[in-house]
Amino acid sequence: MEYVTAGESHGPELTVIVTGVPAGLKISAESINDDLRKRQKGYGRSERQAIERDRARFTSGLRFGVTTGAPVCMSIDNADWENHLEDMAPFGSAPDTLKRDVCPRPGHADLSGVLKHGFDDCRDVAERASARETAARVAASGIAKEFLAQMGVEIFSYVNCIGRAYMDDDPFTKEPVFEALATEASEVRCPDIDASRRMCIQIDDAKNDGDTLGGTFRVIAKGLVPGLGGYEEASNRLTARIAEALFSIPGVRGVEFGLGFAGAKKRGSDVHDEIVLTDGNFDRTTNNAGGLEGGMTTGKPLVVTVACKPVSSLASPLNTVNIDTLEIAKADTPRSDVCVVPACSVVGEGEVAFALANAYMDALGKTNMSDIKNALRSYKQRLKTMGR
Ligand code: EPS
Repeated sequence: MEYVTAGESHGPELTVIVTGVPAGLKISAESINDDLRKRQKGYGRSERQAIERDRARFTSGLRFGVTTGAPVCMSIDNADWENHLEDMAPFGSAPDTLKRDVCPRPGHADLSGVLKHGFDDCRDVAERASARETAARVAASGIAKEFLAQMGVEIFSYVNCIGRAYMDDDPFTKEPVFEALATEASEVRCPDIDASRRMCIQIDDAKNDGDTLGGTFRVIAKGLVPGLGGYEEASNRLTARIAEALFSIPGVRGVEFGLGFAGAKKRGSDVHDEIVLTDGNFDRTTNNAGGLEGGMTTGKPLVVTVACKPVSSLASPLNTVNIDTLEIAKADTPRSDVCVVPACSVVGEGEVAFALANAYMDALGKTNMSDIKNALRSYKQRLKTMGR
């Protein structure tokens, strides 16, 4: 299953086409729209989110709410397009009033994109590099999430750090539980009320200083069968596939599996998860590996932690060089989010879901849900016999 998105941040719409979707998968427009709403939320978001009401419009690949095996196409309107009819017109010439963005923002794609294509307006880069595009990805990954639910997999995400405020969680020695109500009730998608409050204070402080904040979030998937992914070929390694998917999200700067970098400072005997047999099932005493060994799932929960850099549009801008005058200048200051980590966690959850759905399809088949489910049943049956 693959997706391709199209659309500019202030163009008429975002479009996404998902190919390789098995036939017979029931899709709920409500859950996709619910995820789109979650992506728009978060303390410290800009006024843009008050303009948009992201909803997916399905134009192909479904009949009576069930996939047909044909590409699924969805589009999401950009309500803000109304305010950019002239400066984002696909045809005609630039209006006399057009103000080019000539002071690239440090940290954004602006300068490298301008150098790459020889543009004289950073806007030609920023319109597509903008994280607005991630709305289309969230819609696409809704299909992967429906697929995973059929495989008995539960996937969720939460924010565990914003700036210097963090939550003290331990998904490695304790079974992670999705505290859905607390996570969704939190303004920053953090299930710990006290940590949530401290995160919001960090955001207020950064905003008062005209600054921005990054942070980390975790994506957890439970109910995975062991052996998804592979060690036989480099390209099969699920660790690499998940990391690639997560690093494709704008602003992502780090991905850790299980203990991640902390594990590098420990001894092997303190890191590796001992194997036990419980009621005829292979199990582990801990989950420091975060559910992946040898590029394959172990059957324990997948635990991935993702680091996001602070947003690069600063209200109190950094120094840059004006690409017209070549003089030192202050960077462009479009309206900006102070923090997008909660939104990014929804996008990251979707990207992981996409990678996991593909791993299931590689193992069990890709054509239709009934055949895939039969293959899952027989795989699980075979696994059962191996511990007895
Ligand atoms: C975003 C919409 C954008 C930004 C943000 C993400 O809206 P606008 O550019 O109109 O203010 O708020 O973009 C970025 C974080 C970025 O780096 O470009 C959205 O819908 O998520």
